[in-house]
Amino acid sequence: YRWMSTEADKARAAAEPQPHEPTIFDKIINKEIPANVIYENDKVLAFRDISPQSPTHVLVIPKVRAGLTRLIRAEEKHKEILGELLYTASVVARNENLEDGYRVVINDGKNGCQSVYHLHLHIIGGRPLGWPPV
Ligand code: IU
Repeated sequence: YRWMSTEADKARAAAEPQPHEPTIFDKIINKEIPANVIYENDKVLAFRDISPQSPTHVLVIPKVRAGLTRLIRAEEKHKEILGELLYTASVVARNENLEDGYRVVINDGKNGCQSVYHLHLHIIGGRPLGWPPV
């Protein structure tokens, strides 16, 4: 139905919030809303996406966002957490048996179809993926 807006349309229409505005992911971190958590340490949380785009679809987020809404907003002080996030992607890929391949995605901003302004990595796998991502 051409009048129905897609998730991508909604993401593109959303305004970028202020750096410290809470998002739905803060509620997941604070256990105010449930999530299927598969990995956690003091710095990061990994949980299954509520709307999976593949057999494995995991989100990895920093527990302390420190104003990091988008990758393009990263500062020197975020270098350590950026490393933690990518390393966690590697741990998750191993735990999820993604040896055959997978993809790590950051949707950044309006044109990148970002809908939640708390930096997160998508780990997508469990099936052959196409290229390019549209
Ligand atoms: P995006 O890159 O900002 O578009 O990704 C946000 C993701 O968060 C998207 O894949 C949603 O399905 C997912 N998600 C979720 O897992 N749980 C939620 O409560 C909400 C979104 I809201």
